[in-house]
Amino acid sequence: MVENWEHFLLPYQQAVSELKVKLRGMRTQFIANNEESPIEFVTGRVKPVSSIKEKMVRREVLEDRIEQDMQDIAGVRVMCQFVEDIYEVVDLLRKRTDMTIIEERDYVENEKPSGYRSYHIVVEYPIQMMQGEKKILAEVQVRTMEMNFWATIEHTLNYKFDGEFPSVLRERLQKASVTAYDLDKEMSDIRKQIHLAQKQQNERRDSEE
Ligand code: 0O2
Ligand code: 0O2
Repeated sequence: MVENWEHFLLPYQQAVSELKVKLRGMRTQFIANNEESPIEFVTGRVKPVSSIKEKMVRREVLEDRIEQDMQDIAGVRVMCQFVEDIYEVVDLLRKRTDMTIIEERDYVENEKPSGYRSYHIVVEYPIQMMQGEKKILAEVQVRTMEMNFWATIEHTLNYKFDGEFPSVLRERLQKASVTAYDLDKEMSDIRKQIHLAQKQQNERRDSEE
């Protein structure tokens, strides 16, 4: 039994705070090196107690199994400019020695039936408590800003709807996610063409000198 939720959630709060600092630090380092950062911005939250309780019922999680079976009590989100950046961030996370990847779910390539896209990574992250080290599970969601735009609005619309969501509207939301992904692909292609155009211009300039 969780007798004091505030107390129970303290290590999760610490994990979210530390992970946000570390991921934001990665962006700072790219910028300091004059490199394009695959990380645009980072947010995070501890799941509200009401959502934890709702998920316990929905996923049949026993209260004494929450720590092991609920992977997203600590949640961090990494927003990227381009789809390719998502995989760069995933690679960077795989190389880190301060967290261990437990699970990866690629909903970018394999979108959910709703149209949801994101790359989910579950990490085991050690925090230092007064009583010693405690390993916390945290979920890192890596997505483009278009994917975030869609997921945020879809979440609000679904959340606000009381009852079964009409299938026509579900289909329209799913189509809107295809449009968002098309925009992602277009932006990636424009970036590729800009890099190519820049390279050709530099080569021309070099040969003229
Ligand atoms: P809601 O409205 O219920 O969604 P900072 O001061 O920038 O360090 P701050 O102000 O604590 O940080 O907030 P941050 O990190 O910018 O973002 C918090 C909000 O981002 C949350 O709002 C969530 O909407 C969203 N969010 C960020 N990461 C996650 C995640 O991993 N999972 C989920 N589900 N949501 C996330 P609230 O406060 O929860 O309110
Ligand atoms: P929150 O805090 O409100 O975002 P489950 O949690 O049971 O749905 P699972 O397998 O435990 O599924 O985890 P999964 O599917 O890898 O990740 C679940 C989280 O991904 C959700 O958290 C959302 O943040 C996000 N997500 C998944 N599908 C959708 C979707 O169709 N639309 C939107 N907007 N977000 C989605 P929660 O638990 O809903 O909590």
